Amino acid sequence: MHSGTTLTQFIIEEQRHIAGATGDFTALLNDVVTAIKTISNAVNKGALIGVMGSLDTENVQGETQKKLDVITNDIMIRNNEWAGHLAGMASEEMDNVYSIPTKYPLGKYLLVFDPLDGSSNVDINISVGTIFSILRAPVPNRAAAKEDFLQPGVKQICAGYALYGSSTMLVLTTGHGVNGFTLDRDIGEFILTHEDMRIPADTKEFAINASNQRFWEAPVQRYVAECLEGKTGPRERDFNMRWIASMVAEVHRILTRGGIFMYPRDTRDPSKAGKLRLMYEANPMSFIVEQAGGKASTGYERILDVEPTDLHQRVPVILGSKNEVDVVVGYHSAPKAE
Ligand code: FBP
Repeated sequence: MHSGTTLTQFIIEEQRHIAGATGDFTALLNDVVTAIKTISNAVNKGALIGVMGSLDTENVQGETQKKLDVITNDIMIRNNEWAGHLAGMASEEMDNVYSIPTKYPLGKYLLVFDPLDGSSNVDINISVGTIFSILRAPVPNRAAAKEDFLQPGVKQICAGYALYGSSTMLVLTTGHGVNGFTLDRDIGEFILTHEDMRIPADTKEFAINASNQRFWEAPVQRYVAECLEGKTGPRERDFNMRWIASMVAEVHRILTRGGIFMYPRDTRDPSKAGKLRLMYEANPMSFIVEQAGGKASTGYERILDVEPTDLHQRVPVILGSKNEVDVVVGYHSAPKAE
């Protein structure tokens, strides 16, 4: 049975313990949550409101945009631009920083988001999500420039994701652990249902897109090969594999029962350090994973310590159960086989 505690109540009570809290952050989060509820409705209604399918436009990543990519991006913008909490926004679906229209006041926070994660799954009714991260604006109440966003993940003050699955959930951290809330559509409120989520340190479940195997680097080749050898191999236990192609769903599974998720660097395009984006995929998910007792690495360094150089930069991602991440990271620093 759930606590009946609403997300709004939970955040207000949490903020009471923060010296100097003004209520601004709570109000900003409330606007983000309103956007997420609106997106949940659109995703849930799908073909009923004609939002399935692709557009013939491409985003800055060079990906064909889904109708819902653009619609969800707009919903995030419209719900967060007016209230005076933000100095700027940045999104997977927009080339440049979104400047707050001059008719609205400027605030002290920056909002970075992936409005529809896993969008390749939206037309086939598999779980998708929204990922967001909140940073402080280096200069409050001044229109933010791109450089203002380029802060390492350790600077995040809040990170969260919404999962539009069999139920709509919101999982977030403000640096005091990780909590999950389920949307009660009857009252239109997120209710605390998953308190203090913790990732088990060990796991027998790995997630990677195996179709890219021939492009992986040696440490990941070795790790996955050993998992596949199972009991007969050096790991002396069998592993199971999962791949949903929605990072939000993979991370939620890991927060719920453990596991390791990898989208490593590969040799397909040497100019790209990976597929997933640092600012609005890797950083928010790494903050959540670490706050739940897990680990998140590029294979070579802690993701939250990566110094961003661009809004849309990509990084290798290896995250989840800490002892398993340690194994993969260990293989990256092991001397190369002759
Ligand atoms: P977007 O859908 O936001 O572009 O996110 C990227 C993503 O879909 C992740 O959610 C997922 O983990 C990965 O790409 C799937 O990649 P692939 O299609 O190579 O399996």
